[in-house]
Amino acid sequence: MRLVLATSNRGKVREIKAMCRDFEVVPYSELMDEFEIIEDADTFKGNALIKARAVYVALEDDEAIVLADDSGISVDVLDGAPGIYSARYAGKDVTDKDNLYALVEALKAEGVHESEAHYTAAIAIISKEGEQTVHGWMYGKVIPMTRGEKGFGYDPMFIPEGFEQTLGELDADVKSALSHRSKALSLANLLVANIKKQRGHR
Ligand code: ITT
Repeated sequence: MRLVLATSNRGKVREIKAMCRDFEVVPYSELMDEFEIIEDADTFKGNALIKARAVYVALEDDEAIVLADDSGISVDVLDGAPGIYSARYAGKDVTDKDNLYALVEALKAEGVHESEAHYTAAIAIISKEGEQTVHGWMYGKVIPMTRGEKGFGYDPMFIPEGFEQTLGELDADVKSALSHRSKALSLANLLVANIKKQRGHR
């Protein structure tokens, strides 16, 4: 059974493919030209639904099952910023690295050597059976510097609870055991398996 991902983020595609091994996982960009999706909801869940709906409609395939991930990091000392604005923290049309360094600078400006922080992932699944959403969270802290090159996005400045290294330094299997995305995806996998069952596939 095929799962179409409504994301242009290669880090997300890599992680979702690794965590959804029971299904054929295809980014929508392999099926059509990528297009801009305006994410103007005020929650992760709202933005995940906007992305999943946009791709589901564009596919024009009644049998399609679309999965979208909206995620971000919330830093306590910054009153929860960047939160739902994580992809645009350094401005419009910026890279993951621009956002990472902007958050490092924001922490330095606060004069702290660390702050509690957490990642959130909202995952929306849309198919002819309906719309469903699930969430996952990962808690830890951020530091005003980057360490390591693994993961993506803000990982080089994020230290998960119970560890001393950043996700930039820790192996991918540590992140996949702990992450906001893996927690949400384990629920999403159950939802997709249920759709499969409803459709009578083995
Ligand atoms: P799509 O909307 O196409 O899925 P995006 O990168 O714009 O891609 P979001 O709007 O959900 O995705 O923004 C998520 C932001 O949070 C983005 O800057 C990511 O780099 C960051 N982020 C999300 N999950 C992360 C993770 O597991 N590790 C590091 N950074 C993460």
